[in-house]
Amino acid sequence: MESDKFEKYNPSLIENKWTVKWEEDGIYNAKNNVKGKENYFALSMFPYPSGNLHIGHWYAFAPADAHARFRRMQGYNVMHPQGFDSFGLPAENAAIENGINPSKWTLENINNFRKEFRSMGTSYDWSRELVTSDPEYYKWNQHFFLEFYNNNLAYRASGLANWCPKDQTTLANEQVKDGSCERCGTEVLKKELPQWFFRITDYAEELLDMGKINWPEKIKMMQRNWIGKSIGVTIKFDLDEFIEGEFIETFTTRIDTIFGVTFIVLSPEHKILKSIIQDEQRDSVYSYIENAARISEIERTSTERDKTGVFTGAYCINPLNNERIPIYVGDYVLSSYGTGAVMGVPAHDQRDYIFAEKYNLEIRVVVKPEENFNINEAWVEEGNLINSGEFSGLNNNLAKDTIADFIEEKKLGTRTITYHLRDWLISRQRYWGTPIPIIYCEQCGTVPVPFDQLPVLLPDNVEFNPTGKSPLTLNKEFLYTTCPKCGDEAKRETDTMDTFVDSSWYHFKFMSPDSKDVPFRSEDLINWGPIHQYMGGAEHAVMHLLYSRFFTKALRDLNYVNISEPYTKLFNQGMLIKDHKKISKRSNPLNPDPVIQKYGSDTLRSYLMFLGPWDQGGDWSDSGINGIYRWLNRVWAISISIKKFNDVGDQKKDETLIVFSHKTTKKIL
Ligand code: ANZ
Ligand code: ZN
Repeated sequence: MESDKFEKYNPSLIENKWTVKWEEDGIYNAKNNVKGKENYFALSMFPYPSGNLHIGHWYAFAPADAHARFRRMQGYNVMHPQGFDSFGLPAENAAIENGINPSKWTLENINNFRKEFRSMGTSYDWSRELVTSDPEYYKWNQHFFLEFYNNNLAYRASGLANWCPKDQTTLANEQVKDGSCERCGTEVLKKELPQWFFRITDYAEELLDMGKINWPEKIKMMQRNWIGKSIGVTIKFDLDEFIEGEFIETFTTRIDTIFGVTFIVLSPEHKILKSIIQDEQRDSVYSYIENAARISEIERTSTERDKTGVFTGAYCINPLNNERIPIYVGDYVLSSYGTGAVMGVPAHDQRDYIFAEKYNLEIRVVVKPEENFNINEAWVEEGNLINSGEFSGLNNNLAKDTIADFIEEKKLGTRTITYHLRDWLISRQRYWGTPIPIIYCEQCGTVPVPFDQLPVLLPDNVEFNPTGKSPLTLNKEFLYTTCPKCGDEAKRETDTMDTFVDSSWYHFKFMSPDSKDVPFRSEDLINWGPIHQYMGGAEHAVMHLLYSRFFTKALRDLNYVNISEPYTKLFNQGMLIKDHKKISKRSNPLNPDPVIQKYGSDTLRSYLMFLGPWDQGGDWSDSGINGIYRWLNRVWAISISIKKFNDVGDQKKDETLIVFSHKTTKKIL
């Protein structure tokens, strides 16, 4: 008999029944408008489909789903969609290792994920599902790329890429392990190669304005630091021995210390370097430059690392006191920041202090905090200027403006705002990504693929085994095409896009899943945007979350969307710990499958939510989950006994219960 079957709490029976029914009835498919209900868009960061849903996925997705359900119960018209961020490196590596086509590998994983999401009991609107490796999706990446290109937001320039000299190929940062090629173990070099960039720096100032978003303070702080706004002065130093048209500019946030400059350091990549080296120093400078190319930017700027450099033999002149200053090359100076050159003030900058001690350079105090001041490390706090000509005696902070005025008046330099944020390098010399829709023609140069020829399809038949070239260059059918302008034979761009492009605007596509001729319909955006609650890991603080904000602003300026921020509210789940260690797929795994088999999804979901505040994570314990299971058994037993009771038909008891349950619900809401 049906009722006997349900007498005892039997999770798999109940859960299977209901997940099938929800789907058949489509009850979680969000309608654009429901009379009398406010729309609410709850979004979880979509997953990369690799292998199986592990416990970390559960901790990200199940409580987020509970939030969506909670909002529904509060009376909102909720959209809670899901999709797959399916381009990327692991698929390509699987292709190399096991000879499986990346698209096959990816689709199998997606099927697996879909099944597992169902067993998790999520209330996703599957009618809006998107898969970023689907041409119907990535053609819009190409569309936006072209819009960016036409509006000077996408450009091609030389950039430093990781280069494996053995495989003769560029590598993504993820493929460089401890400075060596992941595939062959050869030491990785830096190589200048033409690359595509998005002009995110155009939006640096606007991205700093986070007044309209309700995000964790920590993430906002990380974005602010990442953008890294610095206010300072760019000052010009003439060379001691005149070379036509050549001089050195440095960017400093401490123009008050200009009289304390005792050396200049150029980055090893600085343009002027090769023309100023003196014969005697030539060999040592060249070998220093070569070595520096092997070291990553992160290492170069690490505070723990020794500050090294070599003298170039050349000098320049301090424009404020006409002193002759030696020019060094040093790898703690980055070519990508400011002007790629630093005025060395050892008395007031710790890096410069270490450098000066090492190479026996003068350490001249120009900011003095007190009468009997003795220097034994850089003094970086306030004080009064000394040894600073007409500015001596001023408080150093006040002197910043006075000296900047003087410098601008005499045309020795200019006030400058600099950002640490770099333009976004989006080209990857990889296969499994969106082809960049550009054609190179000998006559016409760089020609964008016309909009009506999109998508540029990613071909299926490619050679994956490392041959020294990016896979698409080996596919002749893909590579050779005709120029859209003159009709002559031309070549396609073979780089693909960084997969962070795909995830920068997917939230908009959920709002308008079936629009075919335009990326999204404006009425859908007005209906649903911006996302009310975004949920996911804090590890995306400065990549995905910044790129998404940039994309939204760029699409606003191109009239595709009517909002400036994609995610009104952001919530970062905490970390799950087991035996005092982070649970991770590799080092401390925890497979959810046996747990679900034994206890069911509801127990696991409830357990994860009772672990502690969601943003603080918690400690996994096997006995804890048992407790939740017993609790759900009791809930079940009570509901069965009530049902029996009611079947007998005591009208009065029944009403008492309804009143009681309504009161309880009211308290919770
Ligand atoms: C002289 C000076 C004196 C500096 C002093 C600091 C203290 P933020 O705040 O990060 O903008 N700098 C400039 N360009 C650089 C580059 N390409 N690579 C490495 N360092 C660079 O830092 C600005 C300061 O970082 C600048 O101000 C410069 O050193 C250094 F007592 O100039 B300062
Ligand atoms: Zn042409």
